[in-house]
Amino acid sequence: MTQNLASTVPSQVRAVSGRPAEASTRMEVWQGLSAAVVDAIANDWHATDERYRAGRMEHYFSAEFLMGRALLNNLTNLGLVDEAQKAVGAFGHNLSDVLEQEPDAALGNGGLGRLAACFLDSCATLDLPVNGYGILYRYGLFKQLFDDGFQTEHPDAWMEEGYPFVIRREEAQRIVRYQDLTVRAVPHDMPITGYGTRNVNTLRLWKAEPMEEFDYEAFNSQRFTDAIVERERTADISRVLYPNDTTYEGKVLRVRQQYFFCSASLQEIIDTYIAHHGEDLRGFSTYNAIQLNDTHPVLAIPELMRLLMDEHDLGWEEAWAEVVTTFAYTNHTVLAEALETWEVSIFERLFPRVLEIVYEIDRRFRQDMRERGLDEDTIAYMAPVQDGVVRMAWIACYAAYSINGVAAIHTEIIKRDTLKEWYALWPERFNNKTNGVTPRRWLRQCNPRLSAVLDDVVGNDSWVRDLSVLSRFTDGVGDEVLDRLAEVKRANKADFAAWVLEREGVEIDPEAVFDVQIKRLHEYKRQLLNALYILDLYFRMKEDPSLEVPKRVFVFGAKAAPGYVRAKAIIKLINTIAELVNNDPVVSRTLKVVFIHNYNVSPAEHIIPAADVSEQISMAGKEASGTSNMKFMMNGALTLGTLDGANVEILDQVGEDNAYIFGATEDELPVLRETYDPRQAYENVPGLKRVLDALIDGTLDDRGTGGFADIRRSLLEASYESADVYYVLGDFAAYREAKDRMAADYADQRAWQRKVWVNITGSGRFSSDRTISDYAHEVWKIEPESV
Ligand code: GFP
Repeated sequence: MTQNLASTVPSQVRAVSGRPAEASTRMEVWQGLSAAVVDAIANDWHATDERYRAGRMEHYFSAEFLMGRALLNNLTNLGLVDEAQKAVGAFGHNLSDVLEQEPDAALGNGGLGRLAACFLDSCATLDLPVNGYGILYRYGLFKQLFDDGFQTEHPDAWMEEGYPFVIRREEAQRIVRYQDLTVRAVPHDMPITGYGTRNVNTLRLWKAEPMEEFDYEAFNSQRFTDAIVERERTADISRVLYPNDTTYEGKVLRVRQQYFFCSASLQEIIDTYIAHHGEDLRGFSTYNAIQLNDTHPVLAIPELMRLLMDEHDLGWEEAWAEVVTTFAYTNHTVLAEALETWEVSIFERLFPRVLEIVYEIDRRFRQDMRERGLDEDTIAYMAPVQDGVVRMAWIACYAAYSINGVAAIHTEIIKRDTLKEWYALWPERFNNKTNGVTPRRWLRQCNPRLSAVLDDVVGNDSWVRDLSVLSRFTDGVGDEVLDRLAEVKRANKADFAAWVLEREGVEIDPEAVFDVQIKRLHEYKRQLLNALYILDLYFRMKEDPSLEVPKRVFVFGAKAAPGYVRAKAIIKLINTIAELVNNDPVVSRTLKVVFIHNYNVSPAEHIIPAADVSEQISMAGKEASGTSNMKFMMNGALTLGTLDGANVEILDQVGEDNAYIFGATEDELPVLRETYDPRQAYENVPGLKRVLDALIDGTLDDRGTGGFADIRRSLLEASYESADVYYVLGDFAAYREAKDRMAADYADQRAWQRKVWVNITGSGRFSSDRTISDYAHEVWKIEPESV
């Protein structure tokens, strides 16, 4: 850092606002302070880029990067928080108010996108030569509002007012050609700072722009619409994340997007290679590894073949030799969406040459498999192209040198089930990389009070770069540390309560148990199970007013995919239950339900430090890993969960006494299913009949949409095999027991805080630094390069 913020910030603010810093708005101060941070890192950023490009690099290809806010994260990493506070304080502003001006960069949907963002933070912190590549979506994930409890979706124009952490690199643009359209891909770079290092890595996001700014002639000859149609068609490519793909045109757009960022990124990587290592591309994979974050970037495989053969003169065998040593593939879910497929006709329309290459991969695959003695049915099942569709996951499995799952149990399931045919052929390609989260954003930055305790216990802040040091302090801390933990949580809960009151208009009591479920709304994640529990508890209290129930606040945060009707009905249900509970004069003294609207990264930073209970209640076998479970653990919330995803490893770490595990396990489920009858559960499990009937007897009003009846039908009345697919009723009794017990245990604060401490100090292996070191050593084969 060459200059200090006190001298640079006022002038940056003035440059933005055109008036004295004192007279500038908070938004202008945010802009100016951010620009001052970019100014402070510019030289190191450039040096890092030059250094990395000369050696071996890993490139992280992802359709999603759920970055959240950047300013505080950068100030934290650079150790500039106090200085920034002083700098803006000098002209009458308050840093936290300024920080609140920043929109979230919501270029992702959920765990997959946030994982990519945590990974970038760890790569920078570990000085690893890794860049991210994705799309600069003009609109991030939709903004969620509630209208009478129903989710409504609104555009999220996150950078319309200017965003200093995205730098346009006009000079590094590439051309991407489709059969029906040629566009410019203009890179926009975000600096990725690390904690306690001068390295600054890069997230490169491509924006689609027309070849010619504007068709003047068309406009002048009164063809106004023609002049803008082409422009808009191009802009569509980077307009939104996950355009609706229920229509054919929607699918075409998705494939166009995927190809767009893959092609532009590969062109750049090849150019960098040539600049440093010459025209002979037969050494490409010596210097480059590419991680495919799920199947969205799998088009990079045939596209790299095309570029190497058509533009750089390699033969098929030579090009393929580079491809199969370059790509690694991460699978994130066992659900159907993990296995993207696209109609051949889409490829035909957009890029016949790429299709030709895909067919050739398919032809060679079939031949290869026949030589290995596979039967025709298996070959047809695994083939890259079959029945008129291209199967992206199979292309990835065939070409990638590494295939990984994201938690131990998930990796076992893909080996045994989802990808078993591939595992049988190439067991050595399969490996597990249990997810992690960055302790910078998810502890140091979002929970300064707990961070101060950890600094004191450890004696320094070394835990921020190496979270595993905390495990040395699990035993042997005295009661004064446990008391401080309780104080920290109380203060965080008070802050959160004030935030909730202002944002959602609901008053909550910091003395209550804060029980939280925040994640995408999906049936397998079973927000419904949680909702049914709350409704049941409400009825239990109404029935027996003398029932002793600990004070509780149930917090939800979740978006439902716009086309996912049942998920939206579940949101309405939770909001309706909230209304019932919060407006009941008696019950509301003990229970409150809050649905945080527009859940995103920055709300999570308010919620997680205040949580006591971490709801991780997916049906066993369905949640690949989960990452909020890790964030909660780090911040001293105890897990209430099934043996699913990374919960299994959390339990492993903390032991049974320090987590609340319930429900059917993944290996029990197939057996249970054979005789499972949700109707019997409905009749016999205490509480169930009452709550399920409340969905249709007028207790809860869905405004005539039929949504609640549909939820009930999905549990009870669907055809026998498809009723209650996610075993909500099957696990209800066990969930109720564990959740009741957990709330009762909370009363013994000393014992509770001891469990909390075991969780916090045991969270080291869930740092994304550990995950990234494993990828770096075992998959990417890269070494730290410090500037
Ligand atoms: C997906 C999986 C999660 C997993 C993340 C990151 O996230 O279990 O932790 O990817 O690997 F489902 P979501 O899209 O569900 O949020």
